[in-house]
Amino acid sequence: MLFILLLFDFIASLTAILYPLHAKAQLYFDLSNISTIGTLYFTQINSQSPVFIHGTLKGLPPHHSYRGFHVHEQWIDRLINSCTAAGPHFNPYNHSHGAQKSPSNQRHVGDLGNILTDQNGYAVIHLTDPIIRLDDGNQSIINRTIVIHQDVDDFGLGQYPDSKTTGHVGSHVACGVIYAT
Ligand SMILES: *[C@@H]1O[C@H](CO)[C@@H](O)[C@H](O)[C@H]1NC(C)=O
Ligand SMILES: *[C@@H]1O[C@H](CO)[C@@H](O)[C@H](O)[C@H]1NC(C)=O
Ligand SMILES: *[C@@H]1O[C@H](CO)[C@@H](O)[C@H](O)[C@H]1NC(C)=O
Ligand SMILES: *[C@@H]1O[C@H](CO)[C@@H](O)[C@H](O)[C@H]1NC(C)=O
Ligand SMILES: [Cu+2]
Ligand SMILES: [Zn+2]
Repeated sequence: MLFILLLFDFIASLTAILYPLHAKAQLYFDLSNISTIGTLYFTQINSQSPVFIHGTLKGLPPHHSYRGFHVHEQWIDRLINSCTAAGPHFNPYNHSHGAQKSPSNQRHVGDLGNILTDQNGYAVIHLTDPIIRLDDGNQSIINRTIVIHQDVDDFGLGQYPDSKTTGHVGSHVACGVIYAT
């Protein structure tokens, strides 16, 4: 019995991180206690692999529009904090704002581009990102907040003062903390 316990301990210490890693975020409208607008699921197969994100959101503004989609730096308590309390884009390497497809030194780790909402306010998300991680390293998005914005992300190419920092995306429409599962 003792041997088996020691063996388990040994295996646990060898594999401090067990892949695949999974996480999820339930999203809510900013400053709202009403039911979730949907859940996003995150999967990372191994330590080098990209993170796959999928899920369906509903009740967003009903227009065919692109809307900024980022991981922001801070954890929030949604019953107390607004989405704005999640702080700036998750940017551990102090890069400037960019597109999801930009090289890693020309985007924030949290820059996930835009999502598309349809005329009925639905957004179906299927995205693979090579920069974010679900492990406990510098690029981990665990315990941070994913945000959907009102307006399209201009990827830092616009002429507005905030193009270079946020992509001029306007207000925070909905958000949710990303929890390991
Ligand atoms: C959400 O509900 C909690 C608990 O009922 C309440 O304390 C809080 O003020 C509410 N927040 C908002 C933004 O309505
Ligand atoms: C981050 O980058 C900006 C602009 O490149 C620079 O002004 C600032 O000093 C940098 N901050 C840190 C903490 O390195
Ligand atoms: C996330 O938060 C939980 C609860 O506070 C903590 O146990 C865990 O270590 C955190 N994970 C990361 C990757 O920061
Ligand atoms: C994490 O970031 C710090 C500060 O930018 C850097 O010194 C360190 O090398 C990074 N670690 C990894 C594993 O990238
Ligand atoms: Cu954002
Ligand atoms: Zn950014």
